[in-house]
Amino acid sequence: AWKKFSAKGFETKDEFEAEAVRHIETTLARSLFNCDEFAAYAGTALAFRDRLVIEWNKTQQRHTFADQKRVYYLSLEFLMGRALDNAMLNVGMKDIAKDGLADLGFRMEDVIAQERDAALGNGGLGRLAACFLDSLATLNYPAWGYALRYRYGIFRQEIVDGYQVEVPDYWLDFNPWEFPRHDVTVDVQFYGNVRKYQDQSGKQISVWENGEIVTAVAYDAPIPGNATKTTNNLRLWSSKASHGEFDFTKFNSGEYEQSVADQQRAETISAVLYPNDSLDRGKELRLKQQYFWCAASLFDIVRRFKKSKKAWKDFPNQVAIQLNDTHPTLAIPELQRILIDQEGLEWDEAWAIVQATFGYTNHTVLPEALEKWSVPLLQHLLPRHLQIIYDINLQFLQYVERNFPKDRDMLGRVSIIEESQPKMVRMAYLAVIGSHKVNGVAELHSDLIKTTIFKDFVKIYGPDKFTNVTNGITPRRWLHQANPRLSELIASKLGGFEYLNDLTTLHKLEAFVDDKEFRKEFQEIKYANKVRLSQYIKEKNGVAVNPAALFDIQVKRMHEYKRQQLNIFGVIHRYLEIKDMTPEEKKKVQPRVSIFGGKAAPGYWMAKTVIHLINQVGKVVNADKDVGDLLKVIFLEDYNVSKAEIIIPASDISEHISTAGTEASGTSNMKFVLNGGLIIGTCDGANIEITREVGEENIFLFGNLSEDVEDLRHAHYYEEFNLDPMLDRVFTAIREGVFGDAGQFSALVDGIVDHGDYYLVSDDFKSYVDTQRLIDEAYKKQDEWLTKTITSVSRMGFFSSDRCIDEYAEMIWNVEPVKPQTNG
Ligand code: 26W
Repeated sequence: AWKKFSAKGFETKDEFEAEAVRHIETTLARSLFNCDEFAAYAGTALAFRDRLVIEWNKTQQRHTFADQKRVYYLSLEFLMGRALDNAMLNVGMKDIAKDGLADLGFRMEDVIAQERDAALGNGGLGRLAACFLDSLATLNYPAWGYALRYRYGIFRQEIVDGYQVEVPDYWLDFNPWEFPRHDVTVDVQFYGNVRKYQDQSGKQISVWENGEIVTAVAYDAPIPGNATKTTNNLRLWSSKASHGEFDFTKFNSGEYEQSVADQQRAETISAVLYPNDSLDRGKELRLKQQYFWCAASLFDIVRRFKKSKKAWKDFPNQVAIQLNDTHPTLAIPELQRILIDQEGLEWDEAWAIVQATFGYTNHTVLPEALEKWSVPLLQHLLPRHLQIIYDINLQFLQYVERNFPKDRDMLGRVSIIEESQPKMVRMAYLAVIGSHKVNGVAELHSDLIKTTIFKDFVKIYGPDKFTNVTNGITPRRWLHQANPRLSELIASKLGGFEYLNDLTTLHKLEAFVDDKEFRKEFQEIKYANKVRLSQYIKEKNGVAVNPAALFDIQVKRMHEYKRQQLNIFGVIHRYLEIKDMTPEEKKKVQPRVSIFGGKAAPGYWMAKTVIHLINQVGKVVNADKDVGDLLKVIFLEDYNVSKAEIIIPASDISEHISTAGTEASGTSNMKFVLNGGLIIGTCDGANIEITREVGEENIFLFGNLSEDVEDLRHAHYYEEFNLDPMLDRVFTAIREGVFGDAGQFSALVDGIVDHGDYYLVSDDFKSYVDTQRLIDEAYKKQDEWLTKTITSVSRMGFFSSDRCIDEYAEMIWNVEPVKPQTNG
């Protein structure tokens, strides 16, 4: 079932070797005498790539021929990680390659590790998009992803003297997975002016002219499905100077430097991924990226549609476009512009098509993350789009006025234009108005958006426009690839690997929860994964940790709302307790390794301070002879997808402890439980649905609920503040300089004590510490713990991104799979 090909290519280890060696010697022009691990990787990747592209081409032909509705997933971020292991899984014949590589003197693991992550994303939103591509292909949906081909992905994080240092991630030196399409280009216009006139029939015509042109060049990457021949496409746009921009007259007249500078300016558009994952900074270059990408993608989609010679009213029957957050919202006025200015449709006819085409997914309610663009900037960069946005707004407000004549404030509240100085365009409102469905990413989050940021829109459009699609993860990468031994153990009980493509069947595993042999193996696998992570920690951090200790892991972007500070304050509290203990008392302590990882946005000073504190605490605690193995504190540098694949399978407990109501969903929470770890978490995001699935007895929930957050914040300002004595003690230690220069951390402490504790760390601290105590006790009862973990794994079937994609397909896109004839 796993073998995708019966036609040409390699079938045996010798054939594989021949193919890999041919690529090393010819494609790379390298001699076998200096074949290192990197060359072995390149040869292997190219050998598998050859087989991928055949099915890729066939799939595209099949989808064109089938003439069904396609899905276009517009996301500024795709956090793909490495591709080789996934390609081998989906092509099949990894074992053959493994034997072949062994012949050549290489270990498969080392070869896989040569590949650089494709890190074209920040965090959850980008990784979700990557999981969605995997599920779309696996479920045979005709779907394309569209994004930018950043020359630099998310920065590499180095920790120097306990501080984060950002290093550029130039990842394109060798990328066998992309195919430049120099013949697929789109000219994108910026700036300029709008000329209006009336044609003979008296119709208003708008012409956007005198702009600057930048050319978008397509780079395609194959996205293979699992256990199917379907291989979809991810199209990344790269910017380059158009022939007009790279001015040959300048070039010839000796203004060589100027012409090169123009060229570089064009290339800057797709140069770098913005490393902010929650703060909208309103930079012009970011807006240029967004429009460049939207315009190129829509031109491409419209070009493909026009080849079918169908009527425009059929457009929404052929095309579904999903907006991954508001970043691609300009696609809405762009499609309207194409339809009315270029294709000559009437406004209403065009607008009906636009609304029927788009769906919008919201990923955050944090006010500072909601995108707004200033009217003057839009006027300057995209004058025609601004006019169209104003027209959309006018029509919308007239509709609201007709339907809610009594609610006078409503118009100001829901207007796309915020009447500030300068005026701002609220992108989320534009996205809601221009789409037929709006969804949140977990139940609580989807409820919250309906009662907070989009409350008025629920009144205006009715509740049915708003829906929930709880996030999911691909079990192929996050179980089978990251944890092959566990995947195999499960397959041995469930009768094969088919469960990876129907994760709901995992529930059958629960029948083995009392099976002695199974339990032993399950436990051994967790231990082996912890040994592997311990070795990694030893190698990278130079700290020896005991793999038998409780591994407590929090890995995610550094952000105040995610509350890594709550975690490290809890660690400090634990440290101070241990310091007070007699040797007898120490014997009863459950040893623990507290592991952190995550990047801070380069300009996010508070998040960087937390990283520094964690490293300082680690320095002190890990060297303290009084503590020994009872507590170790580790910060893992440069958390990314490929490191997550090592870290996640090694957890006993993972932390998902955001202030209630702030984490839209979280997706690593799902990955940790699927890999046999338990959660300490707040009642937030998908934690709530994970609890429903695995049972309350199998998760450690703590803290205040989202409905109480407002009152608690209010109380910090208007009532007397009593700091929890345990947290007070932690702050005292920090102030006394136990972890280095106290001045470094004063803002962190003051934010809680003097400035309203916006994220309610003090309100949840006691509940957090108490729950960590329960965890210590629970972990000592290894047998019960094991039962909890096995039970939880078997109840995680709901969280496959396959379920999630089927829900989008049915509720939002109205698309059907296109099945390849055979899956021999
Ligand atoms: C404008 C700057 C900016 C950039 C990125 C604002 C917001 C974002 C993203 C929406 C941040 C993000 O990654 N959100 C995460 O999306 C995941 C997938 O739905 C959720 O699981 C996380 O809870 C959410 O924080």
